[in-house]
Amino acid sequence: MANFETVTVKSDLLLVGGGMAGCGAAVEAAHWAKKNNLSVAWVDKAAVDRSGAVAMGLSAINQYVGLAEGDNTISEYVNYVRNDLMGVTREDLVASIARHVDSSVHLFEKWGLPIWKAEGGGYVHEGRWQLMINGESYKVIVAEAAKNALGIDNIYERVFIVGPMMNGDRCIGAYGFSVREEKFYVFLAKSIMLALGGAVHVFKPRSSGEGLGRAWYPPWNSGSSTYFTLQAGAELTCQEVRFIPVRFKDAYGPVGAWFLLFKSRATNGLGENYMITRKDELQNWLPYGSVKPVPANLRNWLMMLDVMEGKGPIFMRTEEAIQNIANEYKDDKKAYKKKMKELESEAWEDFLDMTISQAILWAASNVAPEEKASEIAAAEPYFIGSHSGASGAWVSGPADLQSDESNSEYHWGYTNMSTTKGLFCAGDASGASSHKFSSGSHAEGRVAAKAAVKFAIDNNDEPVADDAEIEKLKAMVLAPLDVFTELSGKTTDPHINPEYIRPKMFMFRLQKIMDEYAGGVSAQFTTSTGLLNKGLELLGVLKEDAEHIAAEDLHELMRAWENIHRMWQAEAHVRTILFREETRWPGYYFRSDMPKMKEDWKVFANCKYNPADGEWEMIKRPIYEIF
Ligand code: SFD
Ligand code: AMP
Repeated sequence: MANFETVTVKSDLLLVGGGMAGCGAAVEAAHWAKKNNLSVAWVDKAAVDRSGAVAMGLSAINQYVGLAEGDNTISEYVNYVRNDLMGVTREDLVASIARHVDSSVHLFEKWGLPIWKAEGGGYVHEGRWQLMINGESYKVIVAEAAKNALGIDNIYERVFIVGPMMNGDRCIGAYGFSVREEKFYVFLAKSIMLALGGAVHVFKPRSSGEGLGRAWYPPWNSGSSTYFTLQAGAELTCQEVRFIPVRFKDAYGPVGAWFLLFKSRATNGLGENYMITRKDELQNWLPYGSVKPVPANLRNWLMMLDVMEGKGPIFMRTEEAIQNIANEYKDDKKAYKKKMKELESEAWEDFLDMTISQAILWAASNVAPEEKASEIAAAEPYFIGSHSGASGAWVSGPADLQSDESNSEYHWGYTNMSTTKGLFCAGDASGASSHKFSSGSHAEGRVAAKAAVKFAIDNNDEPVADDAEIEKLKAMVLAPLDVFTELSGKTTDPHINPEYIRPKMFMFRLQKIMDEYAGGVSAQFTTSTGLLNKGLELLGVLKEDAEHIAAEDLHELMRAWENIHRMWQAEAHVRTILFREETRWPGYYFRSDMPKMKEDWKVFANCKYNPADGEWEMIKRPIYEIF
């Protein structure tokens, strides 16, 4: 067996994940821990300066409510999210984030993030809820504040977390391994705040060949939040609510700035605007078909109908949008020229701030956005609780945001605690509270960490781990290395060996299953009971083969576990789509045998895995309108 040192780290509070939610948690935890004389440990598989979804930067902050400015109210934000998710949202959680998010944004600005300012003062809005930023160093700035608050000695970078340490029904820590040194890690704590992001590459991406692996959301978000919470026996919600973003084709540049700031249209190959020509289709999805803005999945759906009828390509009309804005200056030649230059540089910066490859693709394919339209397309599905999807753990909401009805269902103790004692979740890891984005994830991390500190104070018994259990987990985690050492000599090429499967091939198999059976790109996002059942059968075979994954080195060991995590995300997804007997989010997925939305399915579809007997439980939970 691989002979790794076992390192045990004990603290009062453990923060797992150093993305946006993790950074928010670190700042808040540092404050409350100091006050209460508690210790905090923080772990991430990467270096938090450039880890997670914001690693490359962002060009907008997508959630800013503007409470102090009197721009909007919390209930207006809740209303927006409820409508965008076709009625399926936890209003208490959305409100909990909405009331704190502005203060996270103000902190970002204080720490040095440049937010665009309007000439007359105030922030420049991309849309009603979105602010424009110069965000190429967004993550570095936010991480620096978190690191300073917590102190470098309490931070464990480049440690991949595999799963939870449990003591009965209470989560008491996490286990994993260093991706640089031969060390197996056991973290033990009184409470745990989990924020390991969403899941990418569960489905086959559109990108292939020379662009293989390119995705909108980061490939290193690999379903670890889902695996961790499932193995901790926590209830998950909205595992069917995947997100399909429409993005600039092939390099996945975001569209928000074009639609909202530049007020661009998208048109099909015939020059038609599907939002107008397909307007009647919205009547089939009432009441959400009539709200403004049209929900993201319905916007997708109208576009997909054009694509399915062969009316592509779909173009973002960048040249038209830029011209329309510049035309306002056409009577003054100098001002017009200046405006054109400004618009051009804003267009490039939008991508250079967060999706650099899109700018590279523009350069490589001779695109000048002021002259030529660019193709957009629906991307492959992602699991992301923080954007316009909703998957994540089912967590307790704050006591003061409950109605009489919701109190018994949505509130069971500490805010943001999952149904597993001592395990808190935020960001992509917590579900049914969509549209939190980077800023809301940070704010939710703060809320969750504050509650987790309180839990550690109220439940301050020392976490004790069983040595035999640690040895068992260590053997399981390192097994892929043993498989490789033992069996790679059996063939002349270690990549071709009937005794094992390497992580990359494992991932390809998973992606093919999900693409063809669970409604990926090549199936036009359509699936059915028959397809899902067959997919589940094939996932079962894949799960058997997961015991034969081989890893040549530490890096590949990480890849092995990332793909096992993805596989569990896939299973939760397929089971939950099967459970929900309707189509509620056309444009995200279409259930061909149940093509309509049904009133009796206006509920949350939750699931839970029981690690003791390997059984899944599917649960319906009611939706309460609180605002
Ligand atoms: O334009 C392990 N996002 C946007 N948010 C905005 O506010 N504005 C935008 O402009 C946004 N857009 C956007 C966005 C993301 C991306 C990639 C693009 C464009 C191209 C979304 C936000 O980024 C997102 O909502 C938050 O970052 C979510 O925060 P969080 O904390 O839930 O996830 P994370 O930041 O990815 O961090 C996860 C961390 O976990 C680590 N990790 N560590 C140890 N062991 C494991 N097994 C681990 N697995 C993961 C990661 O390293 C990371 O640190 S736009 O498209 O709308
Ligand atoms: P995106 O770049 O698609 O991630 O979008 C950024 C933000 O703009 C998110 O808050 C989206 O919900 C919003 N958004 C994008 N496109 C539209 C649109 N056509 N109408 C309304 N909101 C949009």
